[in-house]
Amino acid sequence: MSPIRIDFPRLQRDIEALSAIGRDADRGIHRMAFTEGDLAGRRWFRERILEAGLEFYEDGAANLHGRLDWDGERPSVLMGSHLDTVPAGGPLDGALGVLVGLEVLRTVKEAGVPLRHPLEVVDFTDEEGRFGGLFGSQAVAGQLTPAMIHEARDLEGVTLAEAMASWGLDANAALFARRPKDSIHAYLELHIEQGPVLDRGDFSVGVVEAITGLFKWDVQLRGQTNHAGTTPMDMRVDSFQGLAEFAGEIERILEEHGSPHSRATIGRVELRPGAANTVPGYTGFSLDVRDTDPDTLANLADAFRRTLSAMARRRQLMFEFQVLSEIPPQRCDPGLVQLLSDKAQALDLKHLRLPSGAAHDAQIMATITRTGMIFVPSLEGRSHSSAEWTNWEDIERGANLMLQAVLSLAAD
Ligand code: HGY
Ligand code: MN
Ligand code: MN
Ligand code: MN
Repeated sequence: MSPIRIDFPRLQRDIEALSAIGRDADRGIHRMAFTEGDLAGRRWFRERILEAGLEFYEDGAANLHGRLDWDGERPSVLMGSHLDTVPAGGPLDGALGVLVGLEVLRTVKEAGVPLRHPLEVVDFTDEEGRFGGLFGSQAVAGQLTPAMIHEARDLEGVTLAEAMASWGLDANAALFARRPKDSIHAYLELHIEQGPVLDRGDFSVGVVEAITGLFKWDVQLRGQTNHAGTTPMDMRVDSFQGLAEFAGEIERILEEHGSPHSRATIGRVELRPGAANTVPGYTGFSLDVRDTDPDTLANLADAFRRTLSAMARRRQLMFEFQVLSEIPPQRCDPGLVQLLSDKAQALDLKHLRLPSGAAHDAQIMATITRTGMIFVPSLEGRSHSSAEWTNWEDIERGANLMLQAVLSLAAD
């Protein structure tokens, strides 16, 4: 066990400085991919890399890397996460993992530790899904298709290619950002749990064993726009009533086809024309469904599709849906789970092995290299909100656990 420790006050300053970037009057943080906030956060991160005397590298998917002892020959130990946020997001989701990675590189550099493997930290582009999600890590893993670049649109109808072009970037270059598998020795991601398990159990850190899979749909129901006063209830083709009936079925579907790890969320609804005195002819909504088992996920997709279709037929509604994202569940590398657990033990940290209910770049990186994740507790399990926070002591513990694991892997 190395006696080296991170420079915690420096990490604290970074967390405080970054969380001011993109913060809005609503106290939430707005750094959605390729918005002003995201670009400001990227600029700030690039300055920290250069200030630390690390090598800066940006790939075709606009993933930003800091590198230590990089020679393009030896496979590197890569730490990563994402600086982009959901709208009105919190200060730690993604950002903490990137800043801890940066702090580990600075600490190792200052300690002059001889490395058999170079170290890298990466900020992955559009993890949160302004354009679908996990874009940067999918580029590195060679999973991107031209459709994901030229067809995926945000809520305003802007494509990823257009958003990147507005910042002088050619999205097609992302198709060539694939990393050779043998260029990475291992990938580690530190992330907030975004759930209540560690906080409730008073654990300092979590070691992730499996990461949930998901599918995300954009669904449109089309009925008949009509007058709210003159149209009798039995003569309506009310698209919102279709959504209301469908939403009422979610618990039954999870009960019949899901598992204790299943989750289903309707996070966004749009009614048109959106007037109080008009029966909505159009209802658009998002459906986000998750489970850690691939077969369960497939069964849930089937059940949701059948329920939607039966409801639409009964109500004479037209329905369409587009798959915005489909990410398989992944297990973390057992060897890295053991390494992280052993190091947590050696640091005398109260730790727990657990699954992740959130999706992460780590599950994409697991398709090309050994992958492990460290969780730190989320107070009251809150995330994707300005209430998102983790006690400073647990941030320091998680960061030192990352440092110990990286020192071990870099000496392999
Ligand atoms: O949606 C997720 O699970 C992640 O926060 N992007
Ligand atoms: Mn995240
Ligand atoms: Mn998130
Ligand atoms: Mn992540």
